[in-house]
Amino acid sequence: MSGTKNGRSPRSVALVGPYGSGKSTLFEALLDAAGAPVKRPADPRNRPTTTEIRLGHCTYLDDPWSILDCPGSIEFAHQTCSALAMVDIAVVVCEPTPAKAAMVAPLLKTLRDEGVPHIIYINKIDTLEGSIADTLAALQSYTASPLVLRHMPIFDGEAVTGYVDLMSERAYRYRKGQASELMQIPEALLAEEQAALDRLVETLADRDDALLEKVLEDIKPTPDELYRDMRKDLCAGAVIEVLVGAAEHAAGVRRLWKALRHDTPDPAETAERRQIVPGGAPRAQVFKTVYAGHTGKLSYVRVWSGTVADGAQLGGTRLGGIYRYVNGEMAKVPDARQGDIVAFGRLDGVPTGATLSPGGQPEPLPFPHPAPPVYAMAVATTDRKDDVKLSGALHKLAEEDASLFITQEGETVLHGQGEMHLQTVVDHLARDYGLKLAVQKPAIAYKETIRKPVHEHGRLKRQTGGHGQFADVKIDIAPRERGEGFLFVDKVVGGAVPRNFIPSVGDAAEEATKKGPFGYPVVDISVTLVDGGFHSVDSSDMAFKTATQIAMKEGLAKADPVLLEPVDHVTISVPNDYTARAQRLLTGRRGQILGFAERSGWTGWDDVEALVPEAEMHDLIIELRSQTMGLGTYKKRFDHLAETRAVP
Ligand SMILES: Nc1nc2c(ncn2[C@@H]2O[C@H](COP(=O)(O)OP(=O)(O)OP(=O)(O)O)[C@@H](O)[C@H]2O)c(=O)[nH]1
Ligand SMILES: [Mg+2]
Repeated sequence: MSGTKNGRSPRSVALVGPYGSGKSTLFEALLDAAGAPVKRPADPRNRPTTTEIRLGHCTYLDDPWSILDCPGSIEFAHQTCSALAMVDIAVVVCEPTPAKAAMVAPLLKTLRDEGVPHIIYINKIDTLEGSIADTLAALQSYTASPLVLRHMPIFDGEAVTGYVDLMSERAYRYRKGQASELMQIPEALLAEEQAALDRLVETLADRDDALLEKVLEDIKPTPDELYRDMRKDLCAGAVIEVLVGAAEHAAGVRRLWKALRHDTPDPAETAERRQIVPGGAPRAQVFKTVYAGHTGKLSYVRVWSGTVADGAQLGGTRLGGIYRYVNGEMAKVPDARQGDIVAFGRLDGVPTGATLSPGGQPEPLPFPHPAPPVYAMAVATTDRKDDVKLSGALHKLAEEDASLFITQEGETVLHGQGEMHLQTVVDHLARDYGLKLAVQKPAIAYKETIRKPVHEHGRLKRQTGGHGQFADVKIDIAPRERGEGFLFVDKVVGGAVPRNFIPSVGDAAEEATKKGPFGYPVVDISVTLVDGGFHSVDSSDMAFKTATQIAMKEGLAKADPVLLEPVDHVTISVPNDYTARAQRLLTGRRGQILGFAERSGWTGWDDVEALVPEAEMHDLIIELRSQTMGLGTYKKRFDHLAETRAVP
């Protein structure tokens, strides 16, 4: 453990977990317990959901800390993953209700896959019904890492009044806003306490032969031995420590601090875990970008090694300020050192995820990729004069948020992780850029084609004053196989249409496919010029174009036109309790189920594959989430165009 002038090196913790589990409440309680001023919402019971990472700094018993309060909603998961890639430890905040344990499953998988040490904090322990063992069993079914319960709640009637710390075998009574008070372990709890302690020791003994020997010889290990093993196993990602508490009542918050203080890896250990070679030039990595009013662009970074001073050359720009929270307010500081999480000012052109080093071009450190988008909305300015402003603002927003994608084909479409995600984008555009936007469902890229070959004659004969216009074309329009595209064939013999006019006929025929009888692009047809006529003076390219247009318009209408709709290949992933529901959801949306299989790498999850018309996809994610406790997700790709009678 590397000591520095301020006690230990700065360390960082991310608070993660399902939405509404109490992360923001805990964030405030942790800062509060550390004596740092903290802004609380006016009505804590009506706390707004967190939509972006909130950073806080404090010192707890001389150790400097950065705390990241992460969004719980799956729609902002990319931010949470970015935070997890930066911190020394994560605290998974969850609720004691066993039925809600599944909501933690994807997160526990990410933490295990990424090897981030983590503690589970079972919050809202005041709402526990039944036994903590049930909560633990439910959580355990979603992770392969063994859970080690450190605290047992003590009840007085219905209310939780304290806890037993299993390692020290001491009981404490909660006291609001103060350190808990030592008490006797209640008689009634002794047997249960002993069983839980035995489980704790056995789990740790699995990875410690000396401890195992003691267990076999019935020698009681000392708390210090247990503390040491817990830290080692937790840092190695081999066990998950489980604590209980009630953030809203400041219960179990100091206990959490103590566990964090003791068990959180030092920044050098985390750098090693992330395979960052020590020494060399200082390195920092951007994990969040915001454009914040008067401070301009702020890049939130973790310093992975060395010390970065204000004014350093980073990523081709001069660093314009290092900011951190001092007594609850953002303040400029001269430098940031290994383990610090701070905001860097005015790094223009430096994107989220970038690795920075003073002077040089460092090897880029890995950064999480956003999940593919699952929801889209078309936006348009209510005042056309704002169009340029909109595209500039969107460019910046996409730089802030890698999970936001923008397409501009005809209309401007935002693609993201859900309604709430895109709504925050629209709100942001209104608030910070003064852009009033109309929002609507994105248009479906319908196409059309024909089902019957036709022969058509187009003739232009106009006498206006002296010089007239004349052209005559006879064309065959025929359907082609799906995906074959447009083809123009020239079969004119004997100079019925002079060579030099033929390209104009081809061009006009292709031009006419841009808008068919239903108003959509016509695909997969061939147009063959078979015959025609001309006039030595009055014929021109223009005349042949017009004659072709006439023939195409009439011909397409007679050729049994049909609308084509895009159909996507969709893969829904759900916990297998919901597989049947996912299938019903797909068939209810004109989906054709292709099959289902186990989701690779995800125990207890299935992938359901289907072909689904794109017109049915718009709010699929909303219904899927509402039917699967927010757990279901999907990916899609364009598959084919299919004939449809559905009226767009
Ligand atoms: N009973 C009880 N309620 C709590 C406790 N901690 C938080 N809550 C309540 O749980 C609700 C959600 O709390 P938040 O702190 O906003 O939860 P969050 O995890 O930050 O939520 P998101 O940001 O939406 O992911 C609020 O109404 C809190 O008052 C607790 O210890 N006990
Ligand atoms: Mg929150």
